[in-house]
Amino acid sequence: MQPRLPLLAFAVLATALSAQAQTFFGPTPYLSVADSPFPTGAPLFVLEDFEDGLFNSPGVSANGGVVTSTQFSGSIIDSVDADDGLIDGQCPGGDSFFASSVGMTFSFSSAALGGLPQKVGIVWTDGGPNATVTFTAFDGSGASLGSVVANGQGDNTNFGTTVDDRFYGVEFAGGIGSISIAHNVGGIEIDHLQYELPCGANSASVYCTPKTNSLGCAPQIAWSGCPDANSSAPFVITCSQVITNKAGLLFYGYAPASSPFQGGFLCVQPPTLRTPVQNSGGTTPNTCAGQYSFDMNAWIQSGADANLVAGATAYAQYWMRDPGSPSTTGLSNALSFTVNP
Ligand SMILES: [Ca+2]
Ligand SMILES: [Ca+2]
Ligand SMILES: [Ca+2]
Ligand SMILES: [Ca+2]
Repeated sequence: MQPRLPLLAFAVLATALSAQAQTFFGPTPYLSVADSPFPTGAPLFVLEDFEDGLFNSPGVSANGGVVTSTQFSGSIIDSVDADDGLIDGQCPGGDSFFASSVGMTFSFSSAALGGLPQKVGIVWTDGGPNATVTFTAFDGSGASLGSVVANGQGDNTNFGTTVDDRFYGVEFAGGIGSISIAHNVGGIEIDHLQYELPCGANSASVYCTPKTNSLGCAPQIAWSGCPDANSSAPFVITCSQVITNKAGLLFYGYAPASSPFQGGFLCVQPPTLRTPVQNSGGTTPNTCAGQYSFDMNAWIQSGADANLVAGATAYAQYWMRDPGSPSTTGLSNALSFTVNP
């Protein structure tokens, strides 16, 4: 039998890596979204530029502050330069977010987003003269991931100039619970709050029908993580309710099916591709305590399948040995997923 130790070792390693993986960005000049270090055009990326007069991006809230146009108007508003359609050193027609206190915190809702973002950025656009700006990020438990401190910020005017606008950001594979941006003088104005949505519940979905095995169990497919062509975090497709110590494998293709097959259903339309054979393990023979597990992100990123790239939607199902079945084989239900860039 193949013990599942290699997978366990990988899981521990991934945890250790993510605990050290935060990267901070900034302060860097920022006149338009093109100045962000993040993939702001990606389908799961959210940019709140306040140009609709509302702070209404999903799953995030502030501990204070207002959309600037609700209290001020005209050239005193300090939006990101390009938001009025012209990069010209000012943005009289734009909008931003303002707090009269010296700092503000933006918190992300794991419940609303189906997880926490791994990339978050914000642009400081105005404050008092010669400000010291502190940007801090926190994980989902509220523990600090560290800070960036910048001295001598600001250009000594509150009239919408953009030469002093600066981006601050953080990337953390373990998920970012909140960020704070603060300074030591005057009210604080920010713009272009940006973050990448986690995959959440929409990243994959289960479909089709498992074949009840010779012990009366229905092998169940499930997943954790996010299908992603670049993320270092795993996207694990599992199958439980499997007979112990039996060979099995995950196979997949690019269209769904629901055709009678080996006494159950074939849920993937041929042609299909096979991943390596696994053993279901387990300590008690002839029970349904076995399970399979496969890191599909490692497979995607290995380049094993030239078609399984960002944007591709795949359909996957487990097949396994079941000597007590007339066909001597078993089948799980199936999982569809789309690979994120
Ligand atoms: Ca704006
Ligand atoms: Ca908005
Ligand atoms: Ca402008
Ligand atoms: Ca400014």
